[in-house]
Amino acid sequence: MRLLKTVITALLVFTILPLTWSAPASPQFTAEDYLYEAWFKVEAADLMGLGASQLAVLGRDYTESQLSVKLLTWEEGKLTTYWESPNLSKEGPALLAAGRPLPSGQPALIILTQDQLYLYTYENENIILVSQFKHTLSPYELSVADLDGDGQDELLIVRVGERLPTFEERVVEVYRLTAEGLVKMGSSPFLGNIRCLTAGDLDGDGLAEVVTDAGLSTRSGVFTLLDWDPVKAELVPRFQEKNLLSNMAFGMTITTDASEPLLYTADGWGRLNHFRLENNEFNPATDYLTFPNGLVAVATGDLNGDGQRELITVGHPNNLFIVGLI
Ligand SMILES: [Ca+2]
Ligand SMILES: [Ca+2]
Ligand SMILES: [Ca+2]
Repeated sequence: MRLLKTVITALLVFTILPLTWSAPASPQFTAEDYLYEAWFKVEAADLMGLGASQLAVLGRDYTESQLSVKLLTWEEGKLTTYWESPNLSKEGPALLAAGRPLPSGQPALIILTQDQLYLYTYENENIILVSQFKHTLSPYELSVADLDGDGQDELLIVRVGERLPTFEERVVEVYRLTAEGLVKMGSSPFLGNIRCLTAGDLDGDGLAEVVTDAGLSTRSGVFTLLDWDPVKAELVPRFQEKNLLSNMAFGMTITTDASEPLLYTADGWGRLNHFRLENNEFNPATDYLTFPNGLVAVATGDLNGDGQRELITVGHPNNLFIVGLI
C-alpha cells in the first residue's frame, strides 16, 4: 500500500511538474485559416522604414498552385497585405529571410527558391527587385546574420553534405552577397539531419552565433551552437545539447535588441519556448507558452511601433497568433 502511494505520489509529481513550466498562450490577435492554405515562414522586419515591423510571410495555396511571399503591415489593429511576390510555385520549395545582406546595410527580403535568389528592398514607396540570379545550391534552410561583425549579414544556407542510406548529413554554408552573386566564405562540419536553423548574437559580443536543430523524423534531436572562425573560415561547434525540446523545432528565431538576447523555438506540439544562453547551455528563460496547434514558424517584432516587441507565431497550417500586442 505504501509502495502504491509512493508510486502515485511520484507519478503526480512527475506529471504535475512539467505543467508548472507551461502556460496557455492568450494571444492578443488571432487570425485563423488566414491568407494561405499553408504557411511556412514568417519574418518581422521594418523594411519600409515605418518605425514598426512589417510581417513577411511565405505560404502556399495548393488549389491555385500559388507559392509566394506577402508583406503585411499592421494598421489600426489589423493586418493589410501591402505587396505580393510573383508566383514561385514552379521553383519551390522556397525559403525566406529578412536581414541586411547589402553593403549599404539597407533592410532586404531574401527569397531563395530551388532555381533563383531574389532580393527585394523598399524604395520610393515600392518594393523593388534589386537583385536576381540563378544558383545550383539545392538549399534546404536559410537564415541571415552578421557572423563577423562588419555590419553586413551573411547568408546561411543548409545543404546536403553527404547522402547516407537512412538520412542526410547536412551542413551550414556561409555566403556573402556581392554584385557578382553569392561568394562562399566557409562551411560547418556535418551536423546530422538539420531540420531547422537560426542565427543571431546570443552572447552579446557583437558577432552572431548559428543554432541548428538536427534529428530524425520529427523526434526530439540535437541542438548545436556554432561560432564563425574567420581564420579557419569555418563554422565551429561550441556545444551541443540533446533533447532540449520534446519534439523537433519547426521554427526558431533569435531576438537581440530586447533587454537580453533570447532563442525562441516553435515546436510540433504547439509549444513556444524561450531560452537564454548561459555557460554554454540553453536555459529556459520563462515558462513555455502552449498553443492549440502544432507550431510551424516564429518571429518577433514591434508591429505597432510602441517600442515593445510582439511574438508572432504560426499554428499548423494557417493560423496566426500575435502575443503581447496591446
Ligand atoms: Ca558580416
Ligand atoms: Ca555572439
Ligand atoms: Ca509593440
